Amino acid sequence: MKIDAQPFTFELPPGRTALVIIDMQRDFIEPGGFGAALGNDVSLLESAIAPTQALLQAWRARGWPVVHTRESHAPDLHDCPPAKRDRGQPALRIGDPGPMGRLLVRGEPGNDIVPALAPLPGEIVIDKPGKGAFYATPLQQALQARGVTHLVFAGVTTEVCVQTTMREANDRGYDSLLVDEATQSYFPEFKAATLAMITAQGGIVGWVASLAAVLQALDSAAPGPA
Ligand code: TIU
Repeated sequence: MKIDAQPFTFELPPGRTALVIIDMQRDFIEPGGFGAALGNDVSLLESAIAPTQALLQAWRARGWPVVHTRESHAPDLHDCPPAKRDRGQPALRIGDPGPMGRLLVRGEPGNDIVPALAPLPGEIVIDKPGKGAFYATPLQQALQARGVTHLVFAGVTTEVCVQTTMREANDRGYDSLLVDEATQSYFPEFKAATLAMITAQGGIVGWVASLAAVLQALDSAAPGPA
């Protein structure tokens, strides 16, 4: 299946392409979470929800693999390096109690994926202590077990967890495409720079396509897992 993309056509193998939704959590998207504690205007991320939902519906309709990630730490914070917890002067630090529970701690309300994108049984959910989703997680084994060779990315934030994971994926041999409308940053100029960095030099990290281009390619092919 061919997708009109930058810097050139992305060849998407049906059934072997996972949708990877990075960290669409209340902690980053809603007021009172980790993103807000870092001083960000979290309302900037909301526009990524509906496009990501459209991708999710398309993948679910075809029975293709879906991965949801959550940036999160164990309640005792053993997987949160002091360098991460102590960085800067945030209003609240990782593990501190906030209006949605302890920041970035697994199982707390703020750590949940936003309701519109809640995982379904059978979908892969990866709790990740780092910015990259391959670091210290079973993601690669889960993809290999399902025969996944290509990744389509959505999620937040573009230049932090999404870009880090795309770079990790690139080094592991995955062809990766980021969907423009389905990713957002607290810094619009960083999103723009990231899209340019990914596609420069002949796709040094991967591809970027519009939501319409992805959905058009999917709709023009017969649905089905193979
Ligand atoms: N702060 C910021 O832009 N992002 C993160 O801390 N994590 C993710 O990108 N998920």
